[in-house]
Amino acid sequence: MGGRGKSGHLAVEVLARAGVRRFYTVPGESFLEVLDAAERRPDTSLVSTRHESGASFMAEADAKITGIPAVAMATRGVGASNLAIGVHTAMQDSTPMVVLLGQVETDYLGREAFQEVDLAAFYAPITKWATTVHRADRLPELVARAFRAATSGRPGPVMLALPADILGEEVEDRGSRLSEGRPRSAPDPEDVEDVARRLVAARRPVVIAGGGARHAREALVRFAEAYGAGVYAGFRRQDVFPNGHPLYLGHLTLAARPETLGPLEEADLVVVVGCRLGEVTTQTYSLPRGDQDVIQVDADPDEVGATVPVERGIVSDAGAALEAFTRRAPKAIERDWSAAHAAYLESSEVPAGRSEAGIDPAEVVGALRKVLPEDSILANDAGNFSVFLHRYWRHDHPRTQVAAANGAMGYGVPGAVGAKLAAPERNVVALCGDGGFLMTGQEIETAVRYGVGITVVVFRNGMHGTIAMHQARDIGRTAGSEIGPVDLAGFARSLGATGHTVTDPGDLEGALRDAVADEGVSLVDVVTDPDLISPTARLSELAAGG
Ligand SMILES: Cc1ncc(C[n+]2csc(CCOP(=O)(O)OP(=O)(O)O)c2C)c(N)n1
Repeated sequence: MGGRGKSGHLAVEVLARAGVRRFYTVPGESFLEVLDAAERRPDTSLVSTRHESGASFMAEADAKITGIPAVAMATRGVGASNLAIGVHTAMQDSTPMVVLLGQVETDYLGREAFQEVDLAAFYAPITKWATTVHRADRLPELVARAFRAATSGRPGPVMLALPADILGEEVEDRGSRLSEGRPRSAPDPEDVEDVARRLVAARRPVVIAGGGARHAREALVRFAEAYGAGVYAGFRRQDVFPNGHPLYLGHLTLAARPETLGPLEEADLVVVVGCRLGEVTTQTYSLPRGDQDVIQVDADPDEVGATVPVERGIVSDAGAALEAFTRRAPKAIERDWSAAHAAYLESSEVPAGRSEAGIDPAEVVGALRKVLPEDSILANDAGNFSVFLHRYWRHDHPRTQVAAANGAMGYGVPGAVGAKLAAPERNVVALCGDGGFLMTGQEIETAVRYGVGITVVVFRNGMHGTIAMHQARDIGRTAGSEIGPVDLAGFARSLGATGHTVTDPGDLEGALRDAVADEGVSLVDVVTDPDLISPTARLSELAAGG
């Protein structure tokens, strides 16, 4: 702590001291000192991406794996606009992120100067805190505060706008010790007593676990076993609990199967842990129902009871609460969830290919299950192909799912790059539809340039499948959902990766095996049957009113 230097350098130093390792950006002339320091320091890396959306998605995915914020940076109004999608992802996914935006010089603020926009106002709804730093000598202190805000309570993104002229000013670091030490909240003994009593008395208690429980996965397993409670994973939080565990009940995803929802509907007690009960997880705010007893544990008091009335709300770190509840359990309570777990296992069994005309997306996931190590990280984009992935891939290892709960297209490739930089020892695969891939697939160039060896699998059905499905079902015809027949393997090769196109199901496993074995960046473009729009529906039948 302490020291003197250019404020832009000190900002990076404060973050590095707090544990930040990677700064993702498209460079701009408004934050030169920050770029310089992030690249120059031995303990931080500057990752320069092709598009700011790639930078923010990478930073988001990186922090999903490490739990430590990464920095996403961009220049003034133009860069901030492109960066925003990944910041919104961090907001909805409760992922810590520090956003640094270059801003026009303090002398010109408020004149609609070149590329100027009121960045604090622009970013306010998609961050926990957004402000403009007006004085160089306050920058270290405000960076420390930003880091703390991003990582405390319900984590999320924070944004500091940095007028270009303050970054080169020599200042004293006087306030950055604010970043040291983080309070960990815990339940009070009365709450623990009450929760234990309710869990013992309940007939069919279930747990809904969200991203806030990811760091407490083992404590969650012990808690569920102690009380014989079944466990659901919140939307795109499938790695929060081992899917092969006999107490696992399934994934609260888009259009979850009725069989999956049965135990939740019948539960007389629902324990919600580190989950904000968003629209998808709650099946459009229908579950848990108002007449079900709900206990909600969350690090943030504002989340407790926000979307569902709760019997008991507990403001606590998930791990601290789960450990306290488990210590208070009288003896291991056995409740039989075998039928529900068997139904989950059966539903995630990959079926025989349904297509005579091409490749069934389910077969792609089946082949990946054969060729990938179980602890591989899967980074997925948005689109109907992901329904197959979520259904047929089993997450039995911690931190194996990197998926945007805000459903942002374009997340897959940059998500995989950020995850691989955070966990270089793991296999990392990006899974995309052709629509999502064509939004950010150029980040393959970033991966190649930095030697980040990821595998990219594209489910190419020649359309925005999700939208075509909604249109066929609701309107009876499609509009604007076509995608041209792009040579994606050739595109990947032009960016320095290897690329391979698969049209025959018999070639799938071999092509994926080769791609995964490739130490560099490799892409497998799988031409899928566009009619197989979901694991249970055909597009032609939906359009015909089926
Ligand atoms: C950034 C963004 N724009 C638009 C959408 C709306 N949207 C959701 S899924 C989808 C289509 C995805 O198409 P593709 O990536 O080809 O996957 P598919 O559904 O065909 O499997 C669209 C346009 C979105 N979720 N995100």
